[in-house]
Amino acid sequence: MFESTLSDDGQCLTLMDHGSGVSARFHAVWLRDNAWDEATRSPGNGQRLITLADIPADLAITGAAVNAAGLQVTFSNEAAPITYDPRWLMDHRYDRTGPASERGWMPAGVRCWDSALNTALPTARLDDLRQDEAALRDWLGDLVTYGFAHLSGGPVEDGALMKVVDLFGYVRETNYGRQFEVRTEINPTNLAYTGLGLQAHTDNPYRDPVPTIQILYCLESSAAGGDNMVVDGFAAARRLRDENAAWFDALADHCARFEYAGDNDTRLIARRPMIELTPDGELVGIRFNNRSAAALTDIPFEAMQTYYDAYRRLGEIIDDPAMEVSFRLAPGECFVVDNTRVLHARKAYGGAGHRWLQGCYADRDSLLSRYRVLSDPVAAG
Ligand code: NM2
Ligand code: OGA
Ligand code: ZN
Repeated sequence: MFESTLSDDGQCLTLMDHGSGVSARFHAVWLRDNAWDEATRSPGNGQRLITLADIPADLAITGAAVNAAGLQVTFSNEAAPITYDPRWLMDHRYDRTGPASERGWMPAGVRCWDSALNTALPTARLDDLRQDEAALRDWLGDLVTYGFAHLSGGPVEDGALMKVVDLFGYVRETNYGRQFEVRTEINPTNLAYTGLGLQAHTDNPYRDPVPTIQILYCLESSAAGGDNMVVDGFAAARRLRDENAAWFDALADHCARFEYAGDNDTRLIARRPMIELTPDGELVGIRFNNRSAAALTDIPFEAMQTYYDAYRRLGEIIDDPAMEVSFRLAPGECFVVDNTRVLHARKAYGGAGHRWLQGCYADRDSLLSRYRVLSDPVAAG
């Protein structure tokens, strides 16, 4: 049972849900902007047909009542009332009380992890995901929750990683190509193309926008070494925050610089914080890569020592074995990371035998879109 009341000036409608005891206020302009009638939203694709200029600035609500059809609201500039679904309004209410969110909050469904996840590695078999939409939904769900997932049972052939991209989206092509070969090269344009170990890092922090998904797919692993590790950058940033809030703020409130100029045709530069927050404090990105960190020039002299102390501590946390999940890729196996959150590393390799991975980037927005459609096909349709 819903009930509505109006403020005297018609600027505010309060909706009360007697079933749950929840009530929420809505502004006149917000209600008019969020009407779902056929003149406001195209019935076929749901896109808005009007602009804010179609809504008078001095709009008021002149009448409101709940009946069997829903909530009927009459506005000062239109004779006919507009009908709202009160449940939709309650699901989209913005009139909240309670403490402000902590700096570095994460959306529901995102879960931080550490080395304990070694015993519950999020993994699946490629064929299962290609045949079974529920299995694909669950595996994409692991990527949403943990920011990484492992995959086995794929073919051992050139380009096999494209079958992984096809599960959820599209390749993001860069100067490294549509796909790149990660193996030891004679004149490497990038330290990834050597047998050196690589500290846990996010890829391409020197790019704007940064690639949001990375796939690394194994074709050969007969050389000794080369194990992979992944670390939850959100868990690392929040651990830093809980140890020393000023250090977390230093990395969130100043821009670092990243640069790559490994071949004569490329000079990529980005100026972004290592810990990225939205204006309301949501943790949305980690950039961490010792190989491509450029000279820091955007931190005031007075703040630089604190910044380096914070940067050092974040690196120690990232290198802490208690934070890492590790595995060794066999041919036909791969892992996928959300490159805005999860760092990846590899141990040095060499000696007899070969190690060959193929990699590519893709976009996280289409992965999330695919996950939502598989999770709730009716709402998305
Ligand atoms: N590769 C593998 O971001 C980086 O520079 C890491 C990227 C060369 C595409 C390596
Ligand atoms: C990379 C990288 C890790 C590996 O190519 O970006 O980090 O396992 N490679 O070779
Ligand atoms: Zn990398």
